[in-house]
Amino acid sequence: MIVNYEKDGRVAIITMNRPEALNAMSFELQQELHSRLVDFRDDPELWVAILTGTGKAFCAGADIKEMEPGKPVNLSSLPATPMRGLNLWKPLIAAVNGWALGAGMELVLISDIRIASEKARFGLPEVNVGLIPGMGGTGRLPRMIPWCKAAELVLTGKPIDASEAYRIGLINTVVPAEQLMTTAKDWANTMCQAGPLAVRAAKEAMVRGYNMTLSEALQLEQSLHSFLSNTEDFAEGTKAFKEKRKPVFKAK
Ligand code: DAK
Repeated sequence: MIVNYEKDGRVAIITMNRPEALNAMSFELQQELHSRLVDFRDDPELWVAILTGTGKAFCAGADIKEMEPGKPVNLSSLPATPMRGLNLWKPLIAAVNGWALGAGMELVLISDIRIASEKARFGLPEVNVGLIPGMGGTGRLPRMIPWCKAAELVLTGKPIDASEAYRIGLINTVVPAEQLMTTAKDWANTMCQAGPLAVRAAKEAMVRGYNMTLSEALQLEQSLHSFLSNTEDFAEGTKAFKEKRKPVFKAK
């Protein structure tokens, strides 16, 4: 399988698996990754996903060997990014095991929580092959980190290491390679303890609210808040607090 898909309780583990090509994103890998994300989104048993790669790379970018300069890409034949239009409100964790370049770095940018191995490297080297980032890198990165650091990555194409990525706020934490997946699973399990509908509504409010005016974002927040106040999970959360026990959430 070019993308492995494992279910561990409430957690989906999606692993890009083309180690001989540093998990470069071929059209096939892109399609399969998109399908796995759709499976995860639509499976009521799964609450959080971890995205990682096999071997020494997370993903070294789009597959340069498949590129055909001069030939327009038929965008309708594939998802423009594995995420666009997906409306994925369940949390996505990137467990970055190695190179995260180009489209691979852009997968990091669409992840909510980013855990990096000390071996991880991040970069947008597209200018070195005469392109610009085409899966959201120029749009997302300057909204996430200071302008000059985004410009450094996009305009020079030079990669940065995990400690620099942490220093500039691109990732949540850096851990030794052997602790990468256990750390990612710890984060996933922490989010699985919370009310799943609340976690999803919070992400939806953040993602959709980001491109709204403040007053529109606050309205969206209010409507999601009133939706949650009528859920069984909210009743269970408050009841469990009063009874001094852990809540048992059902995503209802
Ligand atoms: N594509 C294809 N093959 C790749 C690859 C890639 N991106 N990256 C690595 N490989 C292959 C290598 O060719 C090599 O294959 P063989 O020669 O063994 O057959 C194998 O993986 C191992 O790589 P290396 O031998 O190069 O390994 P090193 O450790 O020496 O170097 C490296 C690691 C990561 C520094 C190096 O492999 C490298 O620079 N790779 C290229 C990284 C890169 O430039 N990535 C950005 C690609 S551009 C679009 C939207 C977005 C995009 C395109 C279109 N549309 C909306 C249409 C995105 C574009 C990009 O991401």
